[in-house]
Amino acid sequence: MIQVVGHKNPDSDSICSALVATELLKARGLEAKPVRQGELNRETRYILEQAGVEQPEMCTGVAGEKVWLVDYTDLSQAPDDIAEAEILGIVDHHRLGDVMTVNPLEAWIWPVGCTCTILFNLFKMEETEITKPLAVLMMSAILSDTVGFASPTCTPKDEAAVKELAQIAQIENLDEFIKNLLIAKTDIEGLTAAQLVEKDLKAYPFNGRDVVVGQVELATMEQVDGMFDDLNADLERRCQEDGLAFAALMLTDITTSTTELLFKGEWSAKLEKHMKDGALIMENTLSRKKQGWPWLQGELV
Ligand SMILES: [Mn+2]
Repeated sequence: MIQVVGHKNPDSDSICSALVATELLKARGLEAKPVRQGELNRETRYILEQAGVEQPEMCTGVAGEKVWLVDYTDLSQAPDDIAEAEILGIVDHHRLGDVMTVNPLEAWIWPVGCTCTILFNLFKMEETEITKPLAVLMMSAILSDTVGFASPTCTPKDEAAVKELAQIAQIENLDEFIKNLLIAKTDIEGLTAAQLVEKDLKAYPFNGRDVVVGQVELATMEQVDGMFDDLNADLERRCQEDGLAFAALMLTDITTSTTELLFKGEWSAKLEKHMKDGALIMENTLSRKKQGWPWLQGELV
């Protein structure tokens, strides 16, 4: 049995990719099951409801198991016992991370907006049928990762995939579909500061130290009014408790592509020159992967 596992703190792509890649492996005659490394966020739950698909079971460890990784290649995002698993395959759209394999593997790493875009192309290459639920999963993940095509990570391959998938999924009004997805994506009602920081937090080992950068996508900055003190306190707490050199949170208004960066830790001083009126605003910044983190790496060296 192959376990298909997305990254820790799962986003919609890492859950949908695990579900979809499992079906691709099954179509090849293999035994596979999707697993998740954490609770689903609201957007992902909404997507699975739309698709009528059950969530993957929780990953309880992969030691001694065969695995496929979807949506990451970093050890820090893998199950803790990944070194004792046999990695048979990878489907990803991030920079190549630090996983190592013992044997040759099948790796599909493309610079596109979403892991599901690669999977869509694999289904086509292998002439495997894309059912309606699979089409809903894939197009939703692509629209989530590319923020409805607005992200600079979006490529023509992502748009072409959604166009075909929308037909299979029988989506008549794509704009309406995107709007509802983004409403679910930016729904943070009732979440605490700690939950917001944790929501989409990624760890980046950097210059021998640990750094974390989270991101909260918002429909308007008003959604986090009055929460800045608590958010900053939570970032500070993580630095203390986890020995981080830097902890940041990107608050991204997806309607204006404007990000306000909150940050704490001993490397904070490196960023202070960019503050204006007590805030660090990153204009035209939607993507952590393509914009936020590359910029931060340049500043934190
Ligand atoms: Mn992704």
